Amino acid sequence: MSVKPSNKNGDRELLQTSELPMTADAILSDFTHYFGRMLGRRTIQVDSPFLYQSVVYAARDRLMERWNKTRNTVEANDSRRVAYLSLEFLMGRLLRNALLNLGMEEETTAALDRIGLDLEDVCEREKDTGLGNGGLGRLAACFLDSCATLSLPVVGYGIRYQYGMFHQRIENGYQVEEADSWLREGFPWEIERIEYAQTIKFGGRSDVQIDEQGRSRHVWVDTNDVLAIPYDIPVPGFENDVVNTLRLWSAAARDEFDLEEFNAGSYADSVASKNAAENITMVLYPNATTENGQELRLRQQYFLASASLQDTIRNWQRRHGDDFSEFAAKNCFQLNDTHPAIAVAELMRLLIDEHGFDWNGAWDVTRKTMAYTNHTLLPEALEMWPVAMFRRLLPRLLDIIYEINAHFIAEISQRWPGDNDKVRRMSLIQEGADPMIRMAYLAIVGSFSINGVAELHSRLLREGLFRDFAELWPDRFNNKTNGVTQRRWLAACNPALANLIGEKLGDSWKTNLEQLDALREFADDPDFQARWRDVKLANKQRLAADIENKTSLSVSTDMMFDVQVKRIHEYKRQLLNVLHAIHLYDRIRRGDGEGLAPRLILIGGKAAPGYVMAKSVIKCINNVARVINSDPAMAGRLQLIFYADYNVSAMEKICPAADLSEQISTAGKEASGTGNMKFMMNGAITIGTLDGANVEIREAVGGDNFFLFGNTVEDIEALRGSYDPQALIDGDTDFRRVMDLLESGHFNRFEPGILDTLIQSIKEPADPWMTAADFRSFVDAQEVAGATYQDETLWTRMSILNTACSGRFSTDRTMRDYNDDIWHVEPINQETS
Ligand code: 9L2
Repeated sequence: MSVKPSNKNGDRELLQTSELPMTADAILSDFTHYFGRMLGRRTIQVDSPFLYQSVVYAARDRLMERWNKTRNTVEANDSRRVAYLSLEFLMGRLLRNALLNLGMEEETTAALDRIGLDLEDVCEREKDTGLGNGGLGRLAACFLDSCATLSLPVVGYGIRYQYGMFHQRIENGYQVEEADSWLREGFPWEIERIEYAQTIKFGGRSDVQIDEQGRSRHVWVDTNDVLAIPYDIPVPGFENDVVNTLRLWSAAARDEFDLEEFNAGSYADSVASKNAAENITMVLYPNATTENGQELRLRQQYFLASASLQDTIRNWQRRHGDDFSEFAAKNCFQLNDTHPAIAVAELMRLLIDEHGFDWNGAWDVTRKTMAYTNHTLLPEALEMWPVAMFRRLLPRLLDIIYEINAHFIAEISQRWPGDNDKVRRMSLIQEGADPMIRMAYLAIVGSFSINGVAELHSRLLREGLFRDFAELWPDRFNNKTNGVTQRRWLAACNPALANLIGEKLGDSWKTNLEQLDALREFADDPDFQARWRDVKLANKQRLAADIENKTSLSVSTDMMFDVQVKRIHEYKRQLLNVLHAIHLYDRIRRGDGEGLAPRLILIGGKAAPGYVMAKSVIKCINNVARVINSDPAMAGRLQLIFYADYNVSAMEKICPAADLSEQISTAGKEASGTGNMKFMMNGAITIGTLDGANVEIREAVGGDNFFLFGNTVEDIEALRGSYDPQALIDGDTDFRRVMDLLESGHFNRFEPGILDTLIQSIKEPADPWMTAADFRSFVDAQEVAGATYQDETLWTRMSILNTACSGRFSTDRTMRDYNDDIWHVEPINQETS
């Protein structure tokens, strides 16, 4: 151990002696130390959380050295860096990934083996870090993995919710929500950094004061302040010794409690402000793409934006004092949707009110550092906040937004003189009885880059939702197609397939996924095909065991595993999937099921607690499932199962086992999808519409290896107005029979009426999701899929080709694209420091 001499701030650094060995001996010795000495435990019970925690500490020690090195290198080089601001990071489990990236999986397995423990069991003990709703939050997590692997200096900023995404139970077919108390047994990955706590202001009023130089200054006074305390989680790159940081903020009261109130006898009042403060980061909003407008959500958004920007500025001043001349050149803030868009106004406030900038100087910095990613076209998901709420909660920020808007409207009026309609359309404020702030417009006006998440989505943004802005600033609009990290979504979750691929191609695909292209050569090799099928079968057995364990239904691996897992939403059309299940049921019942491929239709996903239609869909799936699964005529031919509590670690078991991937949203509604990529990578074949990244998946793998169906965006557009679902039902015997079964109460014998609203939605001419419009082509495509499945050789070929062509869908590629076009940061070079 030694101490490094002081830097210019007078800090001295405690240096570690040498790197910890990666041997089984050393790992076991550290494990024993943590289990016995630090946690004070003696008995080894397979189910104990302390075994898992001790393994984490042993791994974390090894991360810590690398973590410091990365931090020091970035600091020493004063590198340009990115802050990824996101209200959600859906990290899942961290242990397996950390061991894989550190290259210590084998030695850890050996160490645990010596005391009779299986690493697999220990990993299964880890609770998911479920700080996100779905695709948007998981994307942020995959981005962090890829940035660390590419050695890009990117820090994730998020919120340390005490309760993450709720757990789902099914009771009598209905969803029941349970709190996710993921921190209850402690979270051994995080490091609290109380020394970097920040103060966040709320309420009060905005005032103007005259300073000593006689200049007028804005001040925000009489505020209720809350502390933001950061907790850091290490984000290791793959075998490159880089460890980046995910910094999550937790809210705390500035004054623990009011002793005066307490002494006066009022316990409740004495802790009221503590509770109010801590409420901010208590729970994740469980709404993916549906809307809220709740004050607490705005508090969360401002809390994250302000804490993260202040942290960046603190860090800047430590290195540069009050010289901000290079700040814009060295910092970039990527906004994950509009959730943190208030950062545009907050950066203006900090620079002007607290760091002496004038308006133009601050605007210049803001417009050079902010970049915005849009993740949805659904109007109900476009965030708008009531001006009145802003005035009450963030009065100084409202001033700033009004001023940004005044400057912006002046710019439009100059470009299009007299076009008042355009001004009204583009204004950051939607006028009316209850004026609203359009957060997407604030993000666009304040950013130098605006991107969508798939080619089609980005085009629809430019041509539709943001057309006026794209006309004004065409160069700011761009596309960055999503991806997933192949370290988690192939290497870690499907080791058998990873090994088989490794035998043929080596391991370079783990950091260069395009290498998988070379698998195409083996697509028709009978030997390779047989082994490919063996792997799929083993994965199906693993999932079947998991399902049997959860549902006590037995599952045959002879069946085609036809899978749809994702949040329940009308636009994703789980209902269409159910209609197909009923159609198959009807055919088999009628004796028209000869030659059909045996199928397990697996559907999983959570409904937002307040989303009534989504909850009915879950009930409907479960009711139909009960009828199908209890009919002896269906045995071995058709099964429908609802997979409860779908989450990241469930997907790690599901995607390696899937044969068919359901990506059946109404065209134009799914911005990208990322589950579609995980399935493809693991050799599932997609049945899908031309929506989101499905379009690019189909392009990559070729139309022959994709089951396409459904109306296109243009078809859907053209249909509106003349759409007549009743005519479609009446003109199609199969459809008619399915609807008759539903309407006759066949699936809700003792629960009259409960499916009426759902059934009505299908028949509704104004149905925005146009489920009936795609019924026929969906059933036809499913028929082709089923027949193809029975041609083992053809199916296996298609499966191999899907994996082989999934190279584009790595977040390594996505992150390179962001860096080449938006961020422009240099990779961290740890060797030279
Ligand atoms: O870009 C990541 C994903 C896309 O793949 C999905 O198509 O983002 C999802 C898209 N539906 C998304 N968009 C908006 C949100 N999620 C979201 C999440 C939480 C709250 C509000 C909106």
